[in-house]
Amino acid sequence: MKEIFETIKEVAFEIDSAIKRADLGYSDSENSSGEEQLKLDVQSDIIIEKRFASVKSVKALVSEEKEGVLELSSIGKYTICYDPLDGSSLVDVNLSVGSIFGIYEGELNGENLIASAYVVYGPRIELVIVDRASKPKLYRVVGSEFKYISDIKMDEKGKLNASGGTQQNWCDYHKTFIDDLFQEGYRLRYSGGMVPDLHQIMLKGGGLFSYPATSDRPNGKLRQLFEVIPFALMYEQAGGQAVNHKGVRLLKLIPSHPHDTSPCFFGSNYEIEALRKAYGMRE
Ligand code: AHM
Ligand code: MG
Repeated sequence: MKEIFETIKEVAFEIDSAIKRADLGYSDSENSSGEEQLKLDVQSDIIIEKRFASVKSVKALVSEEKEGVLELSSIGKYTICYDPLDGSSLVDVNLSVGSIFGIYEGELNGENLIASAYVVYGPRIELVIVDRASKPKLYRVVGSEFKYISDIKMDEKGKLNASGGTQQNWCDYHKTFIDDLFQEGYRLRYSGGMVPDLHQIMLKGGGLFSYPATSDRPNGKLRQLFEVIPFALMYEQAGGQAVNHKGVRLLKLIPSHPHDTSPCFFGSNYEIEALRKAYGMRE
């Protein structure tokens, strides 16, 4: 596992440098060709694939940027499901973006997630790593290497509310639930990048991030294997909760296709209990 986390650190430096140096103007040009002109998310995918190709413990890779499963090593134990550059459209407006990694052993489902990690490319490069046995660990690039900063622990209740999905298409009880949180004094935080948004809520102690089922997207938008399940482990290990619209723990999800999505709610205990009441959840 150590080898995997070390590889993620190397990848983080390389992707950060691609984000900061790639010529975005050129990448969309009609006549573009050549590696430096690839779109950033494809470029990030290639960086990850190349780095993991030589990591023996990795059996296969599943990328948000690819359709199928890429088999790597017959002696490997783990499959890494990753979103190479989540929120990549935000690079154009110079907001923070991230990479997300879920490390699975066996069938690809929530219960088989062994560990997860994400990188935030912002004013600083930060990395958070978690497994089933400990709190999420925050690292930050200081000088030329990642330095351990602290474990992450959420409070029982937070102050921030990051509510995704097109409001016009929310159902009535979701709208009431979100409005009620604002009436209680919660403040809006939503950048459109789940990595910095979820990172902010975890580091500021708590709050709620939601991407609900809507009339236009009944299964939500965010992908189970690359986005939802890896962050569910982060929130649970930090002392929070992560559930779907029926109150089922996101770590119990069993996707039938690698790109399946799920409505999702990540928060500290208070907000998730409020969600259960508002939605009339039984689980
Ligand atoms: P992407 O993987 O195509 O970048 O999409 C995922 C992103 C998340 O980071 C973010 O929370 C969500 O899409 C925002 O969606 P919306 O614009 O509908 O609020
Ligand atoms: Mg994504």
